[in-house]
Amino acid sequence: MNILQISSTPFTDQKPGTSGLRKKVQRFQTAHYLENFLQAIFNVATDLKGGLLIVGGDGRYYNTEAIQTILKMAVAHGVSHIKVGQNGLLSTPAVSHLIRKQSAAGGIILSASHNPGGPEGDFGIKFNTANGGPADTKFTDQVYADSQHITAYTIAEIDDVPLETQGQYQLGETLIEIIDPVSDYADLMEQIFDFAKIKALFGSGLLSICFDAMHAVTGPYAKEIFERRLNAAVGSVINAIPQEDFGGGHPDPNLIYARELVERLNQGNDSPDLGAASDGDGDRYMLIGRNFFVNPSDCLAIMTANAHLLSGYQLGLSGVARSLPTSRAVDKVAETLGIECYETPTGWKYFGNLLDERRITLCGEESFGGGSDHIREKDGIWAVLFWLNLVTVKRQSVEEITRAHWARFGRHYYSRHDYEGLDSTVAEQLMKALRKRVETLKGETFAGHTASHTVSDCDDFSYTDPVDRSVTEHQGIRILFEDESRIVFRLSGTGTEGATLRVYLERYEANPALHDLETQVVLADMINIAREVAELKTRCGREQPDIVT
Ligand code: G16
Repeated sequence: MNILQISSTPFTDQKPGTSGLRKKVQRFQTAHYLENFLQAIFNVATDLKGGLLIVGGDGRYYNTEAIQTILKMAVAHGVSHIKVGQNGLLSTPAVSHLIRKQSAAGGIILSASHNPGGPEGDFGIKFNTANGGPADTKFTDQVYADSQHITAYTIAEIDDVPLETQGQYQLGETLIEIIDPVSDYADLMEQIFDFAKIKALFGSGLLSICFDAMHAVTGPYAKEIFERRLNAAVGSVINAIPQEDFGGGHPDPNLIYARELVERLNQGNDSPDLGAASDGDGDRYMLIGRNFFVNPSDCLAIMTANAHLLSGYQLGLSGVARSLPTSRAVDKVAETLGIECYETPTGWKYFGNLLDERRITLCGEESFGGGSDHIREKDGIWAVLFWLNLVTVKRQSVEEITRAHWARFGRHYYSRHDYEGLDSTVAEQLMKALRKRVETLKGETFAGHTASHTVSDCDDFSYTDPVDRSVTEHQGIRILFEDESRIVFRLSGTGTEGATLRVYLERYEANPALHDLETQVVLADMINIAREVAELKTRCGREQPDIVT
């Protein structure tokens, strides 16, 4: 076998964002672009030599081509064993689980998550380390630094490996194994949740689900788990076949893009009891009841309050964590339970140390992410199973469970407004101006429709990891009000075009008589204050957000 050294020069745009390197497919197709980035990974992740590597992706366009390149470069770099999902498929949670179960040195996941796919769409690559979690910032900074000095990459001259059937191939020192992507993960779910109880309810017709796989990676997982192992009616999983362009859709599980699911859940008594959707790579989820949406921040709070009812979590929780922009609903629960609640920057990687040190058991994010210490990634199907198990134990609907939660802990009205496709310089200037503004904002009072709102605190969020003491700065502008309302501003780290400003709005209401109001109406004062403080119209020329979730 020939090992080739191919000359190359650095690309300046290979700095990973919130979750790996995400670019347009065409950028990844640029000669040497993918190879350079992989070379930097192999240079930094030295444990891969002689170790086990897990490889898979969400099935989007360019997935299998990229995998062939990874295999050739991994062989050239002396990786001794590579496990690849059949047809190149592995969900992000499944990769995390396999790394941990097989004591792998790491994993490479090909996905741009919820971003659209196809030749004109997005592609991405992320590296997960031996704990199963996304590589931390120190690692990704090293990869970027290394990528800026690349002069050549190393690749083996071998044929493409057939990914369509399970099997093994010995190539020099490297064993390549094409594995069933689903079974290990499904077995793990069966260990955590009470499958017998859920199966009995599905079997008796007392429980029904509609799961929208959005033509992305969770289709085969959901079919196996919900329909085969749990006996949900055949057809409970829709859009179940992964497609390179996600069927032309946008694999983002929210009320806008999971339209078919939402329609099915709005049919009154004919609707399934529970609706759910997952994203491209299976780590995000949306949960809805009959004509009833539960926002991801509330999901985390409800899970935290009820975890002890589930056999897998009956010993209680060591602590919980949420990202900065996630609503503070879970904080109220943690306070009542007397457990620690950590506030981290956006990005699942920041939960890794807390999970490894057993400081937390559950964590979640407003961006439709939830997970636990069973792996080191957020996990869409796990979250749906959590809810199914909860509904089974409580014998209450999603809506009843949520309303009871609000009655006990109060409701955090919450919404995210996204301003997309902004000029990057304009967006950076806006954030810079906000940083300056926060220095003097404390104590200021803003008039509102029904009440005025005084700023009690305000900062540019900085996080000191309690485990390794690393400091991560400038993670978002946080404006807290005396009445427990809050506004957070930050720029997205996952986009591939221009900049996206995210404005997170929150208002707390303790009175159950006021828990049925329209979210955007309740948040109107916060929306106006956010526009005014950020000077959105003058700086960006925007009156309205592009996406409201
Ligand atoms: C990634 C990260 C999440 C983050 C989300 C949104 O999720 O893993 O932690 O909340 O991006 O990030 P941003 O607001 O910077 O766009 P995923 O599912 O896209 O990998």
